[in-house]
Amino acid sequence: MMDHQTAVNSITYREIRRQPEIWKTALNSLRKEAAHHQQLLEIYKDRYWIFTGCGTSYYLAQSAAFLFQKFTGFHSCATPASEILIFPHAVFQRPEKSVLVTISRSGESTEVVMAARQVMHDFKIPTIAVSCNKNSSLAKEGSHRLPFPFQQEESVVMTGSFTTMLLSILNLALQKEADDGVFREIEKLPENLEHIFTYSIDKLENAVRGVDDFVFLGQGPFLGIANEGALKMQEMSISHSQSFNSLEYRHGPKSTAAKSTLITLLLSSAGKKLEYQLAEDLKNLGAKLLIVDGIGKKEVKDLADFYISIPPVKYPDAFNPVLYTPVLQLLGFYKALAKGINPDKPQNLTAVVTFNPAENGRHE
Ligand code: F1P
Repeated sequence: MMDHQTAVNSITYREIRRQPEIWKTALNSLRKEAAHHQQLLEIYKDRYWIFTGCGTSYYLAQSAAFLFQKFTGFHSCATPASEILIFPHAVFQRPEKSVLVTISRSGESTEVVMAARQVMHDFKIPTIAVSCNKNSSLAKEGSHRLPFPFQQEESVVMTGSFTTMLLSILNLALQKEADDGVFREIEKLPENLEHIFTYSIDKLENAVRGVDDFVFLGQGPFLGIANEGALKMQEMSISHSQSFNSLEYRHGPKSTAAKSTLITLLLSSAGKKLEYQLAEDLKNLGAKLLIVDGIGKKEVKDLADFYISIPPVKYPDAFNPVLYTPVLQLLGFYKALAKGINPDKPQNLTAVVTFNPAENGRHE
């Protein structure tokens, strides 16, 4: 059993809490690359931007593709790297019109490294590597890179690496219009996150008590974040955890809601009316409801068992995904703590998943 003090001294906890600092450092460095980033957007402005990764990095790709398309207007989508290996023609219908953004903390996950090599070699598609390791295979072999300073994460589970890579892609997208107002917003994020930590920790510790089944709901750029929240809960606390597009939950999954379920609803600005109605329905299911609200929809507070208020930002559907994520990381962390599980040593996991694709499958 891990006591509280040991837990907060854990690597995972420290890496979650250091995010404001690492965002600041990364954003300072990315700012200096503005001209280079604008050039990159110009070269590939007529292409389909396909974002890929594995696990956490794939969920990051989902939110990143959504936000990238929103700010650049370039057609963007996300796919897991494994789909590129298995169904490449379905992913790249027009290879000459595509560019692949490869995302990986380690830059060494087998599927993403193979996918990058394969598309560059077989389809002549350029790649842009987003990695926390500038010496990785992915970064070294890619056609382009999006580097930022990053003190390596020691934890097996990805936390600050997720949000910092997401910020680097958001920052790239923002170069399309290069509007000062929007850059001022992105620079406020580290300070906002510090504020969120101060006000949310007690609530999150309480929210995980007495529940053992977790649901994360988000729409648009929040879907990738909901998926990541569910994955963090599985990885850190070995709990049953699922994620959906918010309104999809009514279409079947709600049948599993019970007193022991905690439903986390990530509010969007675009969907606030529909999501408010959903919150009313969720309340009647008998499950516990945690609402993460970055749009100041205070009426939902009365519906929620636990309410996390995120300081308001301009362009909430662009900047809230990155601000909501550490809240979900802490939720997974506190559930691990409540179950006496050490989140630094997740069951069955390693920091990087590699395998030898040349080996025959045993069941062939
Ligand atoms: C991605 C990943 C993580 C997962 C696990 C193994 O790695 O699959 O999502 O949490 O720790 O690695 P990467 O390609 O981003 O390095």
